Amino acid sequence: MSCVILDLDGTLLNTDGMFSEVLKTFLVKYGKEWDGREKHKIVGKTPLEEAAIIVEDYGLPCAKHEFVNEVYSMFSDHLCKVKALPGANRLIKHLSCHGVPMALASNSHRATIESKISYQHGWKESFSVIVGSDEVRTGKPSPDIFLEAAKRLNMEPSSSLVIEDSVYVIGSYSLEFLFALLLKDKDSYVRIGVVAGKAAGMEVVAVPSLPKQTHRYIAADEVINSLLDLRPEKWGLPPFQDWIEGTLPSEPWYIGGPVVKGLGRGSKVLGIPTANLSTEGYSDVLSEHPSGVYFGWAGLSTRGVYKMVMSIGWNPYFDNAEKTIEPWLLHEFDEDFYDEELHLVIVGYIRPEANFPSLETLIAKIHEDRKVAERALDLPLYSKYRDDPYLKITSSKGQ
Ligand code: ADP
Ligand code: RBF
Ligand code: MG
Repeated sequence: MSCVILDLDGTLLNTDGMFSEVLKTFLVKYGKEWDGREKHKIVGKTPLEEAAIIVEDYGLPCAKHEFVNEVYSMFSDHLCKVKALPGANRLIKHLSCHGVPMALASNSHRATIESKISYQHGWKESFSVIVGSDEVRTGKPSPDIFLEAAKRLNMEPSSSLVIEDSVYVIGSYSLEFLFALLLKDKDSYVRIGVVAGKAAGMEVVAVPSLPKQTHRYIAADEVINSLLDLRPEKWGLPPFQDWIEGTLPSEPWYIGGPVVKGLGRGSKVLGIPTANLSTEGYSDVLSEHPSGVYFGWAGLSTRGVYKMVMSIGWNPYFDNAEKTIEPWLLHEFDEDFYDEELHLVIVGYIRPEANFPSLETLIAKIHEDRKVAERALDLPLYSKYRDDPYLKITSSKGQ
């Protein structure tokens, strides 16, 4: 591959939450309440298509274009608050440092794309080409946007790598069938960017922005859990050089609380106890970090500081309904410590959560994670956080 074409919303920017926020405010004006029911229908649609769906579903007394104008002016006030998705800045910096030509190709209008990226440091300079849906005849799933992006980059479609959050979840059908389906069934959960990329004759990596979607059948050439898991060398692009002994360092992040009861599986089924923390109150931190296996330091209020390796997510092997935070403290304790205050400093990432063909292979992998974490935490880069004041908990409950 000689260039990379990126989708914006849901791939590089966390705009999903923003859309609901703006719509809630807007619908209140018309005495309606946003219930999120349209969310899956509007992913990846052009602004006018989105508007049509919402105006119709809520029976709004306004024309489509009025809706678009009003909602988009409200959007522009929210744009400065939109955050880059995990790994987006890292990827953009990496590709632009190595001189890999990059384009942004989005179903938004060009002006919206430009204002969205104006708040992200260094993005504008990194993309030599930007294509919005107002610059081509038809938006995705038509291949037009991607073809136009490749053309402006002076690249062949066949040597273009597309990165998209939109996946389709129906099964392994032909592109012709998918197009027919998309035209007929606006309600389907079909997400269209991947289809557009394939129709353009490009290689496509999908980064599903909805949780628990990676296992579904999709048209993409590869599905990854987050941009952190992209391996550019698989596509003939320069590899990332920031992995250190099987770990990806991050700015430290912090979560803590009393140890809660989990699903009773850790020690019983796996022989690996995990001191679960409640996810309550951590939705912001957790949305900034993809589900996956992480490591760092754990402080227990009455015991001390220990090395720690953890999983955050839905445990694909067990397919939990709820996201869980499961730190395994790398130390032998002779008793349980439910309700004790546990603080974590998370310093790096190891791998995405995965499914496994058997319990034995899952257990073996977790022990491998343990070794990776134990070794890495001795490196000065990570060992320095052992002294982080957040780990020295002075009990708030009094002695
Ligand atoms: P649960 O499903 O309730 O989380 P687990 O089987 O995962 O139960 O066991 C976790 C409990 O075991 C923790 O809450 C803690 O009290 C205890 N425990 C003992 N040793 C450890 C350890 N090394 N790491 C994490 N928890 C441990
Ligand atoms: N569960 C999975 O289904 N897939 C995984 O890849 C996975 N990785 C884990 C890595 C570590 C370091 C730990 C501590 C747990 C992991 N688990 C994983 C979670 C495990 O399934 C969970 O702790 C038990 O189900 C207990 O609830
Ligand atoms: Mg547990």
